[in-house]
Amino acid sequence: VEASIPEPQREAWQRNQITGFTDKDGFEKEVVRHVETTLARSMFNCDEIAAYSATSLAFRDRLVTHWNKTQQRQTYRDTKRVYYLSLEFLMGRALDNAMLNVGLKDIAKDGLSDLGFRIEDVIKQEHDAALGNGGLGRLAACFLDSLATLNFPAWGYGLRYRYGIFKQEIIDGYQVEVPDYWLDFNPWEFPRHDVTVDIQFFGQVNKKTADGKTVSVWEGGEIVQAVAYDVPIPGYDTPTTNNLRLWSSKASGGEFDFQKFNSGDYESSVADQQRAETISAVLYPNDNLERGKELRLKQQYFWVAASLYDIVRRFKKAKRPWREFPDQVAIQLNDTHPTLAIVELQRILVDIEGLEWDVAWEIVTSTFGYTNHTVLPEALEKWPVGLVQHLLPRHLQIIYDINLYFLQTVEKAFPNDRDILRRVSIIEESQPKMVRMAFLAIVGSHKVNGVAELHSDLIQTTIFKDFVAIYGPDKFTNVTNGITPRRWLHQANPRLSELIASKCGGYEFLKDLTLLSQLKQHVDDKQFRKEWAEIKYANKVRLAKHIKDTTGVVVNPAALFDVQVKRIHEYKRQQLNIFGVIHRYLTLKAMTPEERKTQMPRVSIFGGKAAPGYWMAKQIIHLINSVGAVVNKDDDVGDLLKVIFLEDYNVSKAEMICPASDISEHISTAGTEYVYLQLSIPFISTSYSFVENGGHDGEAVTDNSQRASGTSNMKFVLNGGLIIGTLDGANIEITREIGESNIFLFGNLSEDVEDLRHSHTYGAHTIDPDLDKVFDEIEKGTFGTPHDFSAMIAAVRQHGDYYLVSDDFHSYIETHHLVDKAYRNQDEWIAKCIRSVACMGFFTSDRCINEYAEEIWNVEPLVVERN
Ligand code: GPW
Repeated sequence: VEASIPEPQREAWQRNQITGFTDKDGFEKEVVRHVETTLARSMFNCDEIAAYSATSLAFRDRLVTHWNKTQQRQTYRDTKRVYYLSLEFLMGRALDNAMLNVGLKDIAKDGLSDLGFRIEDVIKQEHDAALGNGGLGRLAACFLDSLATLNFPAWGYGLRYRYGIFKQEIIDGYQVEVPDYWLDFNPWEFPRHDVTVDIQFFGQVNKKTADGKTVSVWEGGEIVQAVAYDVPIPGYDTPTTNNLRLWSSKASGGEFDFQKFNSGDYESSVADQQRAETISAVLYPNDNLERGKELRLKQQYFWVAASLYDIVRRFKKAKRPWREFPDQVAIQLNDTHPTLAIVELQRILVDIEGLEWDVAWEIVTSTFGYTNHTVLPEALEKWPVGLVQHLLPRHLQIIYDINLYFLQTVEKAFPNDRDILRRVSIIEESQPKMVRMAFLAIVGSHKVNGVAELHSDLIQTTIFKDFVAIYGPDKFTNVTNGITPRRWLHQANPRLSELIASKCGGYEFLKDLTLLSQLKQHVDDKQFRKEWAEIKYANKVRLAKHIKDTTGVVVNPAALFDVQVKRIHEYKRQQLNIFGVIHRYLTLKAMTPEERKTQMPRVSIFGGKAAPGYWMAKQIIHLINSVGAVVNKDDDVGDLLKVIFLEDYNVSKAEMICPASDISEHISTAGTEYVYLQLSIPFISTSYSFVENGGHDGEAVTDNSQRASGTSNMKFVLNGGLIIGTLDGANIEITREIGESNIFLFGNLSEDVEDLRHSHTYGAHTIDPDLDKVFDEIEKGTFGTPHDFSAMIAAVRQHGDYYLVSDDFHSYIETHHLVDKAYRNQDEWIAKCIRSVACMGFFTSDRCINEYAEEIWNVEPLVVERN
């Protein structure tokens, strides 16, 4: 059906173009209109939720006009688009971000005040959109912000989970998970009931011959409908407003259901509907872990198939030849979760569009790029062949064919190496056989990237080494992660943003973060330092109030705030931190009152969710709370030590916490090859004594526990906090940028990690004596029933200390002494903070997106004119 308005009537549309409000009066009119019409309320029953709703609707209307215009312009110009496929988008709140990005927050503030509301209270009414677990999902959200800000034609594709990451409550010191139903009122999404795709599961494959050609036809099984929900993504200081399309599952209203319904089988037709809706019901709450559940595979195919149908439909509208597909479309796979997209596109091209296999495969591989985010073996996706066969029978055949052709080329290139075929096969010949998704993603993409320099080096020499030999090094690259300075500085820390703007020639730095380097000229400016320190203090006061309100504990904002907020994971080592806190407590207890007076007061702040099935992570949370319960009411230590666990850490809480940190902890076990340390970080001087140890060319690390990059480290430094960390992930690049005198590094290097673990297993494993005392104290019952924590202690004492808590303990404690000492010299501390911020330009996600655009996507920005 032609839905376009005929030429003669278009004048009436143009005459009535909607122009959004630009001043306070215009804004107030819109708010009142929405309260009184859209919400059907009045000034007599307008609470903060209603004020939030109306304000959001007023801003949404503004976004929509730019959004429509952006989409029209992109369609008209028919330029290449980027599609970012991610199972997670950890967006947080939208209103504050929208107000800042369109540059009308001040107007809204004044307008709301006229109408009887404080803007902070209104912003706080919004529920976080928490469709992600941690770093991977937040990275996707930062990338969307940068794509729009840089005017790239780009869409995100994801799942519209009815329940995002669970809400965490702490009850009696334990984590309790509560469902997060966030869709009650969500003004930021537009249901597109007219944009639906039927998604097939199960069934069988039949061969059919038509026009002398044999084709495979996938028949039978069941159909689930995907419905599109669109979310506008505004860029900062640009009209470009991109689209995030999230798919929701629904029973297909096909003939079959009607028959059931009419024949009186009402219950089973409702049950079918519920089963269909289950697909997009809930986000899997695991971070860095794949559990191989059938429903998860269903989610993956459902989302990938709907997205590809949508992308192909859009491409076909322009009636271009198929070979131009990669000139129009770049698809980025956020980890292996969307890898089935490779198979699905091949299926569409061969089975449905009738292209030759080789022609189709060339198109497919030119279209996709794959980002790897971890080398943790338990996070690498593998699916049992039997499960794929059952759910997606045609896809399994295509995977086997992809593998066959791939292995044939490998065999040609390495005729004398039988073992390489076994090693690189997409099908692992185990019991049961498994599909190795990362290998499929590599074979089906033209570029593969890691997310930090060290991580990218590591994947090329360990888990993907054979593929570098097969394809050559050019297929592999690095794009070091980044964060958006709009949310993580301007929105989270408006006063610091304003102060920086006053020294850097206005707010341009928010679009070109390298302009921060101008701060260097002002490091010695006394007044500037004073204002900087005042802002930090005010942010700490704000956090102290939150701590008081939520935990009842009073903390002193003048104390050193030491923060570790991230998902709870043994490799991230919150246990090392809490053992260090206990050590500090014991040290304070052993002092005389006179000695105590010389100590630096400290608040240790933790936050983060444990995966519901991760028992050890939950024990760690319990220990932190148990230590807090004892320490916080001990008058001997008073203000010298407080231990806080902040409930339900999420994006909006991070926006309050990051600006309030003095020092933050990024202390995962190092797990990299020494060779790389020598090659790629020569700037780390030998004054960091641990670098001098070892120095042999060891075997490549295969079972290391390091994370890939880490991104919260960037948020903390950008907000004028210092960090304590291991030589792991992006800490290394941060050190290179800000200089090693501005970061507290500690711990063993990765080249020692293998040997240390080995010695734990086979040699006498002596525990650090200070850590031993900490364990003894726990076992005495000082922090509650010792049995509750016996597994955590046994992991170190008896089970090989895989995460090297004991090996790093001394270095960690010593380095914290250096932190205390450095903090005493407030003037110098602030100078370090300013110097660090001045060097953070590299870590903007704008730089990441420009690198992806140039090296992987080959896309150009498209500027949309303002209304
Ligand atoms: F296992 N990351 C994450 F690689 O937050 F898929 N969740 C995940 O499931 C995975 C990775 C996965 C994180 C990495 O741990 C972190 O190092 C990195 O900074 C972040 O992804 C973004 O690249």
